[in-house]
Amino acid sequence: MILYDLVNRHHTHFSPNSWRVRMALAHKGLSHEVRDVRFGDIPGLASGEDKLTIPTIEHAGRKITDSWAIVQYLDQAFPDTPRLIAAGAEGHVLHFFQYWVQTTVHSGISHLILLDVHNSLHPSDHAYFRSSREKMNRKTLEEVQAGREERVEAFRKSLQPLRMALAQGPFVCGEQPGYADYLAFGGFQWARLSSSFPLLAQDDVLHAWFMRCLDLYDGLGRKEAAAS
Ligand SMILES: N[C@@H](CCC(=O)N[C@@H](CS)C(=O)NCC(=O)O)C(=O)O
Repeated sequence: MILYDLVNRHHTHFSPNSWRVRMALAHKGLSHEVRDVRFGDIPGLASGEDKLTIPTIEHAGRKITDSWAIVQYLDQAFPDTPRLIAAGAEGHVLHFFQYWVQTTVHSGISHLILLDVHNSLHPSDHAYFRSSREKMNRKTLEEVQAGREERVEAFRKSLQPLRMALAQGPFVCGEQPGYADYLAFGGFQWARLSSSFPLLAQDDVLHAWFMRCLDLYDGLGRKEAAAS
């Protein structure tokens, strides 16, 4: 199994969507080899018409892209490992949670650290990242990140559903971590690896949960050095 993953100028694997898959692979105990790519390498990974994004895995001669499709594939291809996405309504609700992570967590984080993410990338990725992200945001990266000290409190408030979930147990999924934890973890790990901006207050229950997630699987998440 090969995992194609993005690296920045410090050779750190920072992609939020890849961290979902990295944690899923660890949860299932599946070994894999990591192939490092930069944004500029992504178009070259595709053979044929299909556009690939990161994460992409290669297994049994097939490339599978999109974190949700990858985890569904892992559940099917390795039925003896713990399942992460249930069939039926439970799986649909988990997918809804992914949409919430994408729209509230990832988008909120990107409005606070996007220029830092750019600055942490390899210089060969700077022009592409700046032009694609400025087009998406209709603002310069500097404008996206401006005034973050005043805006961070609103972001922290938007995370209230996560705090409420964590009132039920140490993980979003209860006593043990599950895919909902990995979905949310990916966003905060992206921020930890790309920016030194303090996203969460030290006394926030989310901070304690994030530390617990970093400890999982022999400190897998912690092995990647935080941005300084
Ligand atoms: N829905 C996809 C999103 C993947 C995605 O957008 N990945 C980013 C990196 S984190 C990417 O490959 N971007 C390519 C680009 O911006 O050109 C997933 O969950 O895997």
